[in-house]
Parts: sequence; structure tokens; C-alpha cells
Amino acid sequence: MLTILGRTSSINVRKVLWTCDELALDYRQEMWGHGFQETHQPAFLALNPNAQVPVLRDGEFVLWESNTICRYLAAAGPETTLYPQGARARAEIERWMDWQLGDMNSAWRYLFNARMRNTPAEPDPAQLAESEAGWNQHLTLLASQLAQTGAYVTGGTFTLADIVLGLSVHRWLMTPMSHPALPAIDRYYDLLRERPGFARYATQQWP
Ligand SMILES: N[C@@H](CCC(=O)N[C@@H](CS)C(=O)NCC(=O)O)C(=O)O
Repeated sequence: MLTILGRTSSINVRKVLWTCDELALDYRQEMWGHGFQETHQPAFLALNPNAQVPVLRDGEFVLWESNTICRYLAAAGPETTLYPQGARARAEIERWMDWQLGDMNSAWRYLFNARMRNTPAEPDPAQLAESEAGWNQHLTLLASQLAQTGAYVTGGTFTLADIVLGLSVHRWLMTPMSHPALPAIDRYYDLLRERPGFARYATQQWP
């Protein structure tokens, strides 16, 4: 039995939960992280020295980093369209997943934390403007990719890249800031809304 350690309110935990739903995997969940069990306890640090959620346990095997966990889950079972075999097909999906984690996340952090978490309580206007511009620039780039594919991030098929970027798009739309008109993002959002996993892990509120 798989165990997912992490609170459902975390966007990175939701990626993993949504992936499990798409793959119809059984799992048990332990609530760790802000508002739940404290991740700086030795028992948790032994699993993830970063003190962050999510963590996956698959028997003796322990894994942290949300996007890596999603890829592991999809690669460990029979082949699916979420993460098809083949170096190039996988690289296209992985590129967008890496971009989400390594690039887009850095852009939104200051603005999101200030507006949604009140940290810092008195944000610096220049840093807010920089974060907003950077976040919008990433969404504009994503929109131009979606305009080319006409559907999902890597083409006509829903993949792991859409799980991680779908949650990011939802966060962008829900954050109070200026949003440039990006019809390809609106169309993408409508497409994602048809999926039960999106309704469950993006639009539904979790404690
Ligand atoms: N790069 C890591 C980032 C994980 C991360 O930032 N987790 C946050 C929640 S989204 C966390 O553990 N926060 C501390 C807490 O909830 O106690 C990943 O993608 O798994």
C-alpha cells in the first residue's frame, strides 16, 4: 500500500493525490505539514530532511519532491498516456514539469505569499510588481504553447504536465492581481474543469 504524507491543502500534495486518482491507485494519507503534524520532528526529517510535504512511501522506498513522485507513480505501473514511454515523449512532459517547479514557482512566490498568506505583512511594492510581471510573463508563455497545441500542454493528450501546470493556472487565476487577457489559458481552464481530479484538487477548498 502506498502512503502519502502531506496535508491536502498543499498544492504540491494535491499534484500527487490527483496523479493517484488519474492512475486509480489505492493509498493511505497521513496529514503532515502546516496545521497538522509538525514536519521538523525527527521521525519526519528521517524521511525528508527538507521538512516539506509531500513524501511518498512505497514499502521501504521513500521519495520526496512532488513532480518526481508523480513521475515515479506513473512509471511504476503499466504504461499510460499520462506519462508514455519513449525518451522524447517523456522529455517533453518533464520539460514542462521542471519549468513549473524551477521557473514559474520562483516568479509567483513573493506576490502569492504577500497577498494570500500576509507574509510579509507590509510587502515591498517594487518586489510585488516584479513578481506580478514575472508570473504573468510565465502564463503568457504557457498560453502561447497552449495556442499551438490547441488542447493540453504537450499536445492533444492530458499528461502529468497538465496536473502540475493545471494547479498552477488555478492558483494564478485565484490570486488577486492584474491578469492579462489570455484566451488560450481560459480555454485550457475550461478543459481541465471537465476532469474530476481537477474539481477535487484544484477548485475544491481543503482545510
Ligand atoms: N519542491 C518541493 C516543495 C515542497 C513544498 O514547498 N511543500 C510545502 C507545502 S506546498 C511545505 O512542506 N510547507 C511546510 C508545511 O506545510 O509545513 C516539492 O515540490 O515537493
